[in-house]
Amino acid sequence: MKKKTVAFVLLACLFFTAAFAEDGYRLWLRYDRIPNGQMLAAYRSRIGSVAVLGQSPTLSVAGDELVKGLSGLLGIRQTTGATIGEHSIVIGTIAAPAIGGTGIETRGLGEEGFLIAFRKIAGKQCLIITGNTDKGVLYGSFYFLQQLQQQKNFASIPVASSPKLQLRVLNHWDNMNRSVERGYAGFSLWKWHLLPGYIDQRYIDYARANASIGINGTVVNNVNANALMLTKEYLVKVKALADVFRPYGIRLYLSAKFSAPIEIGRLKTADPLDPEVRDWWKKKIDEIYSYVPDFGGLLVKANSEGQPGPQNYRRTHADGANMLAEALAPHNGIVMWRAFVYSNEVPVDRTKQSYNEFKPFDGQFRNNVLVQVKNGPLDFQPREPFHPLFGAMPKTPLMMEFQLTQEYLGQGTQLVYEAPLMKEVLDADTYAYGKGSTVARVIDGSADRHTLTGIAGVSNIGDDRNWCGHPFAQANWYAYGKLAWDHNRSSEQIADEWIRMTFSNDPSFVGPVKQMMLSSRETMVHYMTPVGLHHIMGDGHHYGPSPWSDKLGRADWNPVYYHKADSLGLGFARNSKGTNALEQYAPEVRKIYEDLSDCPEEYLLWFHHVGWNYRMRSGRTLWNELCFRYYQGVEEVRAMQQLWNQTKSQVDEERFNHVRMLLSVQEKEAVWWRNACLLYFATFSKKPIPTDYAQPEHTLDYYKSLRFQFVPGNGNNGN
Ligand code: GCW
Repeated sequence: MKKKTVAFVLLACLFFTAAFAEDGYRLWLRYDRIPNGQMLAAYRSRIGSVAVLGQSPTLSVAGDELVKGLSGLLGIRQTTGATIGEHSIVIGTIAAPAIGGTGIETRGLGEEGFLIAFRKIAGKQCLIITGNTDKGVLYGSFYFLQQLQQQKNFASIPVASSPKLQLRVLNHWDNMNRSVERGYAGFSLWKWHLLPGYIDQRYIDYARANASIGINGTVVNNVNANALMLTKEYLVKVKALADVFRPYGIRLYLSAKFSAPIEIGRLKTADPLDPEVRDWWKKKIDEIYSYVPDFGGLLVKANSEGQPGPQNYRRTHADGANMLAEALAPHNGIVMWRAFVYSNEVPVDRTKQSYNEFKPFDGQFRNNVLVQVKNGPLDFQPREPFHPLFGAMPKTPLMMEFQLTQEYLGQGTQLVYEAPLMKEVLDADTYAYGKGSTVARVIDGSADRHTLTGIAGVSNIGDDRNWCGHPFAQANWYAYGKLAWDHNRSSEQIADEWIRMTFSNDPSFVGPVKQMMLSSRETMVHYMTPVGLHHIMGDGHHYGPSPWSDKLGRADWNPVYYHKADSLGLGFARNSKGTNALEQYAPEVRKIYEDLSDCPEEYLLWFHHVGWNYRMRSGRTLWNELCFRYYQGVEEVRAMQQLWNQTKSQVDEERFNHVRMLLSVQEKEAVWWRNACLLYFATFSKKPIPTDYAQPEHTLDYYKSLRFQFVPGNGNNGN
């Protein structure tokens, strides 16, 4: 070949690879051609043009998505129009005469539900995707595409579905300088400095992805809020984002700084009972609605970790929340008031404080306030019991807060599928209204008859090309949306569909990878915090193990506060012999954990201080069990590596290698966690790591000496 030709071929190859590189940007919305010829033929024979009945921005994005999806998946050139032909996919609300006229029934579907069914319209066999509103139609369109992506036949049609929770919201802890608190996927998506002029394609794809899993709200700024977000300069930008999200059924919310009346309103106080302050908020909120007429409302972190709040003025959480709620009510806005509070001055077990502060106010919040409660009473640990407020505030709608970003779950480097964690909490029985009053039934309102319901997920999304940093972290975004829609679905079903759409439908890939995902959370618990240990991570940045930390500004930030290791044993007694945190739960729940001998072992050191020689159910002593679990965790990561290596021929090179390399980092981090924790706890147990285990390659002093200066996701942001 001539030199020129070689160069051309090389260039062409480069272009080809670049154009088809699978970098994860498309998430689970890949729409590649269905490789199964039979399936493809079957679909093609039953799917014709897309007919959109009615006009609205939401209907038009639904139509466009179908066209995009069908041309990719089936390779049929599509355009949207209003003409109905044989095998048309007909989308529109029930109000469209052609759809309503088929006698199809949507009454039970509510505002967001959808129905997909085959019907004849004017003698033509059609597939109808409908609902009571455009949003329902949009959700149905995505659902239908997902069925094709998973190569499902049409046996499940007709299908109807509506969400169990009303507000399905992402919380971005994104700062205005684009750093992300506890974000491990690069910078914030929001390019504030370029808004409103420049609309990044990412905003649109973000909205599509959310709509595809039913997420209908987003709080775009950090709960550690900057008051500037509420100034006109930024509201103009906020409006631009809200305009992008609207057609996708997503409402925009903001985090509000409680001291904003002082900081940007030049008032002397932010006292919620001060008439001037109340008036300021009323006007501010009216102003927000003048930019964003469907603004969702405000999220507030008050009197928590240094954030200002009503208590600065000797007022209560209810005073603070109600002031904002009153100003939002005329616009149908809501307040999401966080219950994540704890105080160093109160000498009470930190896990009891949120309940102590909020329970007395049950019944005192206005009806457009939701109290947003983290899944557990501490702080998004690898495993926590459910938060005792669930079931304890029957007169207040409680909103669940999960953390999708993996602050305590291996951050950006570890493969941890979070659906099992979320399900464990949602399925936990509070017994508050008798047996079967699960946390899920508390938040969906069925247990205590609330009509305003919601759930929040702290986002794991950033500007990394693949959105979430770790290719498998996308699954947590996906699973969150799917569980928010229907908490009855299983972790396994959700993993199954995510794998099929994100990677491959090949059963020899789906099966093993699904198993790896399903066990990944327990694996992390094993090598990080087995048997109920918690909060033993690095100071500040929370990266890696640091069970020895005892010098942080407040007692309850220090790992030693939580594990209470001493010469006798390990663990935090929270039963009636200890802090009695258990008293905050229903008697049936207390009974499960109160006695050391029946306490489920995964919560043992959460609720009990246990002797080193205590006999575990395995027959091992506590010390030997700890060693066993930590070593088991590392072995399980190694098994994940082996499993993944076997998928090489089934995954594109880019994502295969990305996951392979991250699993290798995870293995090193797991070994680090294991060695550091066991060497440290051995100084109390005075027992060796059994000799049949490979011994740590470094000393405890070495692990203690490790310092990490610029770990991602760590404060220093200026908000
Ligand atoms: O988990 C802790 C985090 C803080 C976070 C806080 C909260 C936004 O370490 O970074 O601040 O919780 O939830 O308010």
